[in-house]
Amino acid sequence: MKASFIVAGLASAAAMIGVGSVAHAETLSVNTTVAPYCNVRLANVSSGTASVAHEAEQQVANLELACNSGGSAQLVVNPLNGDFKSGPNLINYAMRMAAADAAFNIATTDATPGDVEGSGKFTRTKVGYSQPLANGIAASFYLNVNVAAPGPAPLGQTFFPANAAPAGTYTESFSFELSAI
Ligand SMILES: [Ca+2]
Repeated sequence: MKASFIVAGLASAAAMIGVGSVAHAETLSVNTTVAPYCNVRLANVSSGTASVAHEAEQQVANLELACNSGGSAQLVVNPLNGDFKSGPNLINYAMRMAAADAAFNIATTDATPGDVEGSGKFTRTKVGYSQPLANGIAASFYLNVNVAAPGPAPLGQTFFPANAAPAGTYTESFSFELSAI
């Protein structure tokens, strides 16, 4: 998608140059940089907000992962708290990542404290060079905020079901980092 968008942009610019002008030569200079790069970006974020009224899993972000590492590429997804927080009030959730390359998938998981991966930091590695990854692949990030808490909340905090939590803005942050290794 990214490549086709760029092509469309170039075609449009060329058409504009041609309008009303005398015939003349055009020179298009295109540079490419040969250097390792790894990039993760939020592309076409569908929401960024998780609705508590939504009973099931909901997509909260589209990501594009791109890395032209000659070696391997590593994605680290880090949920800040493992729960949505509003002061001392918590709403548990489960998260899932579905990528065009299954190496980056994260199965449905209750982030800390129910996280089977322990710390709540998810590390996924694509071994070896991948041309599709160099081109950029899509990954979708999902949350389900209607997941029962696996146990009591930390001292001084309280878990609430999403549909019965006190009014307020509940926040959680996720970081996504892609790097060549
Ligand atoms: Ca949790």
